[in-house]
This record gives sequence, C-alpha cells and structure tokens, in this order.
Amino acid sequence: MADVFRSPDQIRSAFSAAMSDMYRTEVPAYGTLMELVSTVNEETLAANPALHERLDATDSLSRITEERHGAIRLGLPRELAMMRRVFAVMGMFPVGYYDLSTAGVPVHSTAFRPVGDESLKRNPFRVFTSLLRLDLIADAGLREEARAVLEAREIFTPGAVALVEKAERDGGLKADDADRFVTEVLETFRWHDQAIVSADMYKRLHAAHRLVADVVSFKGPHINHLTPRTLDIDLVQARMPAYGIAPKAIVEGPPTRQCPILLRQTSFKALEEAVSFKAEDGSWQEGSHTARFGEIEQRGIALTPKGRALYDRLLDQTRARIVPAADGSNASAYEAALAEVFAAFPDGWNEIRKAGLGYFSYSLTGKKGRATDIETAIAEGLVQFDPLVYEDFLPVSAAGIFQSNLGDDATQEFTASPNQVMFERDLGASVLDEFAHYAGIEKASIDDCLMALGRLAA
Ligand code: OOG
Ligand code: NI
Repeated sequence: MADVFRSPDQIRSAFSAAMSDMYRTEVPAYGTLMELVSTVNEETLAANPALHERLDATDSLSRITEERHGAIRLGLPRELAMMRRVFAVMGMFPVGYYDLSTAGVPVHSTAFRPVGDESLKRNPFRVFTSLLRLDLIADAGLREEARAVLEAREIFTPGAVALVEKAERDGGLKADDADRFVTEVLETFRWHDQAIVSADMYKRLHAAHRLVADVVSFKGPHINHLTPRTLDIDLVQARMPAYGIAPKAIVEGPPTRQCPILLRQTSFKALEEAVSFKAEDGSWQEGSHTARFGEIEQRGIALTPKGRALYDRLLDQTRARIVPAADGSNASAYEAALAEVFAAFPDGWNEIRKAGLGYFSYSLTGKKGRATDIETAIAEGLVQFDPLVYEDFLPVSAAGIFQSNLGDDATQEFTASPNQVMFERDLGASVLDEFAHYAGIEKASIDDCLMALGRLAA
C-alpha cells in the first residue's frame, strides 16, 4: 500500500542514523569512539555466551549497536514546546524531570524517548533536552539582552514546522514526507560556526555562565554529544588513550558490578572550535567556543523507587567521604570508596529481585507445568526473568558530565529551585513518570506469563 504512514519507530531510526552520520562528520572523535565501542561490545559478547544468549532471547541484541542518546539545550519555552511536537512525530515522549540548578547548571531538563517495550526494542534513541533558566541569570540587563537575542531566532525550518503540522493533522507521515521530515529536522541540530552575537556579548554571556553563552550565541541548539552504549565501560575507558582520546577522570554512576544497575557514563572533554563573531561594522571576528564532546555509557537494570533510594543513599555516603576532583588526582581513592560503600547493594539478579530493588521482564522457559502465581512458576522452572534496561538518566551523573565540559571556573552556586510546574507549562505537557512506566512493563510480562500458564494448564 503506497499511502500507508511510516511508523514513528521507523522515522526515529532514520533520524537517529542521520544524526549519527552528521555528528561523525562534524566531530571525527565520535567516529573513533564508535569503532572502539563496537570492538569492545563484540569482545564482551564473545567472552560472555550467557549474556549474548539473554540479549538475543529478549530481542535486545540488535538494538545495542544502533543505540545512542544525544543532548541539546534550548533557550525559550516556545522552542521546547515545538521540540516536543517534533519528537512526538518520531514516537519520542518526555520522560522524567531533572533539575540541574542544584549542581550549578542553570537548566532543567527532560528526556525525550520512546516508551513501551516494542518501540524501545525497535530503537531506543533518546535526547536529553534542557531548557535554559533565564530566571537564574542574576544580571537583569544581561537577562533581557539574552532574551531578545533568543526571541529573534527561529531554530526550526519552515519545512519542519509544516511537516509537524501535517503529521498532527493527518495522524502520520507517508514515506516521502517522512524522508523530508528527517532532513528538515536535522537542520535544527546542526553546528553553526558563525555566532549570532558580537564577541563582546559572547564574553558577557560567558562570564554569566558558559552554558548561557552556548545556548544564546548560536542560530540553533547544536547537538552537543552523541553517546553510544557499551557493554563494558571500564574496558572502553581504559582503551580510550590508545585511540588518542583523553577520558574524564572518573566514570559517573555506580561502581563496576557483576549485575550492572542504572547507568554508568564517561566522556571526553569538549573540543575548542573556531567560531566567528559579527562585529558592528559587519565584518567577522575570529574566536573559539567549546561545547561539543563525546560520551559513552553502559546501561544496567532499572531500579524501583526502593532500589533508587538505596542507590542515592550510597552515592551520597560515598561523596560525603570523598568528592572526585576534576583533575583526576583522587580518582582511584574515589573508585575504592565507591566500591566499598556499594557493597551494601545486592549483586545478584535474584537477590535484587527478591529485595524489590529492580524491575524485571518475565518470560516462559518452555517447560510444561502449572502455576497460578509468579513465584511458584519461577520455583518450578516454568518462568525466567531478565533485568529491564534503565532507559533514563541520572541527575548527579548529568551534572558531572555538564561540569567536566564547562571547566572548573563554571562551578558556581545557584539557589536550588526545581520547578517542574513551570517546566511542564513551558513544555505544554506533563512528563511521564519513569517508575510507573517500568512497573507497567514488568506487570504486563507477569500477566502474559500467568495467562499463558493458565491456558496451558486448562
Ligand atoms: C546534557 C548532559 C546530560 C547525560 O548523559 O547525563 C547528559 C548536556 O550537557 O547538555 O547527556
Ligand atoms: Ni549524555
């Protein structure tokens, strides 16, 4: 059928691939990192037949090499609201609210990502999307100047806007339009080496906060990193120098474990890139800007509120003992403390499950038998369980990633002021609760098993 709509999953996959191609051309080190990650993933799978088998059995193997997240920073509520509509066409919806002001970064954020088991398996591409908190800029004069610059820019092409409206009106996009949509929307994420402000204004924005300069000075919200998923982040981190890439001092998140939990991330420092600023007389003045970097991540099991509370407590305990220094001088002491404190977090899948710390997906083993509750079914060997992958982000880790790319001078204080109500008003929608979402996937898998066992038994 020629006039059938492209599925949002297909559009997202095409967009993710196009973005990866563009970023590889713009930031060659990203391509190098992709090669390193894919080598390490192949080695890890070859050395772990059991992991290979479970990833294959849960339909998760094929998504891994294609898997990545990116990040952008927006300037105005209307940009955020339009971005929500753009991502919706690709089947990506806002999940979670992250307040980064507590960590000295004047933004708050959400992650646009697919929801639902099927879509995640097809392609889990996500974009961490931040909105600048102009209200946190202390200097009222500068704040209004910045607002005026942002008000005058238009980050979406007319073609992109028209196609979003068409998709909303018709309920989808056909093949031709979907292809044009990908091309048009990609423009918003492109790097621009000509600033839209003068060198003087850039300097003043930069002095307020480097992130303010990054958001306000350019025509659009250039993608600032694209992160492939690795199955062994310690190995990638160790090999980065041999590939000519200098990693940040420590891996953010939990320590190395048998059973990976949540998310571990590391990055390489932002590149200093040539940009030009427009002088009063219309001539261009050479300068530089650092914003774009590389990052890798290893994803583990999604934790329940109870598991997450334990994670947060143990991370706090570690950081009360030792704060990782930006220059890496205490990196091994920090890693040792982290490992020691996290010994309190069970490190076996069944222990994690029994303690109600993580979310799992349940499936039939194929063995015949009867059971009316899931624990009996597991005990009888009728049902098996696999960890559900954590699809979201961690605010402390995100702050660490922001900071490592902003330089030490950027660690300034803001009054902690989470404002989810304001964020959702600007977004034009409420964000999904990540816990409810994982719990729903888990419950559906249990219901499916019990229904099938009931039918088989009948
Ligand atoms: C986003 C940083 C957060 C992550 O992986 O936690 C992030 C940014 O620098 O804009 O991407
Ligand atoms: Ni990231």
